[in-house]
Amino acid sequence: MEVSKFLLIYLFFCYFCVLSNHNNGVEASHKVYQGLKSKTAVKVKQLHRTGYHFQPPRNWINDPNGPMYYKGIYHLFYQYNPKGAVWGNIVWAHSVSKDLINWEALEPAIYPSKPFDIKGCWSGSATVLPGNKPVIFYTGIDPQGKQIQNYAIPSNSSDPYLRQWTKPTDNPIAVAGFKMNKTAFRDPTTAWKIDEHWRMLVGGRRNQRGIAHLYRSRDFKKWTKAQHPLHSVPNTGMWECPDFYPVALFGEAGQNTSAFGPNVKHVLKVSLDATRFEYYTLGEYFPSRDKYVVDMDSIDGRDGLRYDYGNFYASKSFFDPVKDRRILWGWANESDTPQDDVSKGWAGIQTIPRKVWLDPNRKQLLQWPVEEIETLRSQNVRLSEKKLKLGDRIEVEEITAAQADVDVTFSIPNLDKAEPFDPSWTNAQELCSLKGSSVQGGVGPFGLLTLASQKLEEYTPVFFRVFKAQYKHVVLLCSDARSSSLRNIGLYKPSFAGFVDVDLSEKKQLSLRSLIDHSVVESFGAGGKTCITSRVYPTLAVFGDAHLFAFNNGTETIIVDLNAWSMRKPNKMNN
Ligand code: DQQ
Repeated sequence: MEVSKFLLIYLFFCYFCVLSNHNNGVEASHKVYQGLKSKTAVKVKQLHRTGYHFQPPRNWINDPNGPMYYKGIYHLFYQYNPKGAVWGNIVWAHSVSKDLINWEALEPAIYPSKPFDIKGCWSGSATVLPGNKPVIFYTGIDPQGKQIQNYAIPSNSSDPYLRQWTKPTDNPIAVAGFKMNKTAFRDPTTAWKIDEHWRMLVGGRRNQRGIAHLYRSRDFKKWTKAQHPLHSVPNTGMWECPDFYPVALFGEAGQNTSAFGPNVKHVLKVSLDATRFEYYTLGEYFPSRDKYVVDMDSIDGRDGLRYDYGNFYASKSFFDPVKDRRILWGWANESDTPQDDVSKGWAGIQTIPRKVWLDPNRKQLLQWPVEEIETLRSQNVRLSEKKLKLGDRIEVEEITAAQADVDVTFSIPNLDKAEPFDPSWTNAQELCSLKGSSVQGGVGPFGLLTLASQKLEEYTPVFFRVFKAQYKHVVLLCSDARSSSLRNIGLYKPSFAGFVDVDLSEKKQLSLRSLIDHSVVESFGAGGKTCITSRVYPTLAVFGDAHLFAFNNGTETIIVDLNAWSMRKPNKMNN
């Protein structure tokens, strides 16, 4: 977009944003660093700006909202501050795409304009009703700072871009009851319909109990709170951005949110404000009583399964009827440090959209970047059956290592040398920081050194390590940001990690796909069983000075088959 056009839109944003006096008396769910302006960082912003991840030209973004498909167009809404690179003045920004790769920014779909949302338009979801009628649910912040649930409908449903939205006068559709916490009541889900009744959830908290409040409606207008929440769990704190949907028992096809029957299980995902991590459970949903019964082996609490063990929050899924799949988007959330925000000037990206489906083992979900992303692949390099002995490191040359897609399989000839697993190692992240990529092991650590400077002053290693427990092997996947940047002040550099539930006795192979994009490394271990997104801010390993290596620091020799591509930028990324 030419500068003048951008300026016009920007001024328009600013115009309506003065109407909103954000965060006044409302329990904030994001830290706000007053005084930091996007201009502060213009000098360095290009260094870490991503090439093919979703982002607006500038300013702060957080949660993906609503996603949906309508008349040939994918719509992604997202929480956006039109006035700066920190959280505040939140509107529903709106972008549209025909391929999930190229995005065109439209004017914000929803912004504070009515008494029921004058202090903010917070997260929510879209539902496409029978007859192809989209409706948005979102949380409005009222003049007293209370969180209330509203709806909006397209002003002109013949416009596939759905540029304008109307907020009917019968809003709000749900307010917190007398005994409910009015500043912990937000983020309505996509609605689902079974037996003539619509249902939707709203996230909440009572003391430290996280709650998914359940609402029902016959006509989609009048919503009544059910006596019992769909689910609640003590000691989990506020449940932000709940997501509830069916997954097929067999195969990878997605299910419409209202699908129900013997061939589906259900997923309930919540984002924990207290930890800034998400977790999900698998379970069985009984619509007649609106009961959700979590599977016995699904951990229901802070230690539960995660879509992603790294920078990933406030995610939201939707059913894509074109390709019969469920697509998941997450916000690759920032570290909560002011220096970090200063360094970016623009802040926040969405992850690459992922297809999500049930693992055939029915104990967890699987995720994989949508196939469309492969259209951005260009220059290709392959390594076939390369042996990596203890201490070996080979460079993957001739691709743009700062903007790449890497798909690698590690074959392990022999597992005998695996280190013993101490059963007290229950925290993957702690184990990763104890046994980093340079700590010699038996089987592993082996993996990739991404965003590495030539002399390895900086690198983000993504690697496996295999242990031998009493009855099986335990596999750890790490994405360790500790060595990612020479900058030490104001950067949060965690050793993100997750265990990988694979049976190595069947096939002694581990696969890893990493999408590298300047300041983000999105990794999918073992075909999407364990995913980790790291936001990193190198100072040397940037642009042409970024390198990619495969390495092995374990005594067992590992055989590597690798395919890597330079990634092109989409033609249009909201610009
Ligand atoms: N972000 C929104 C809230 C939500 C939180 C505000 C999650 O609606 O609970 O921007 O990141």
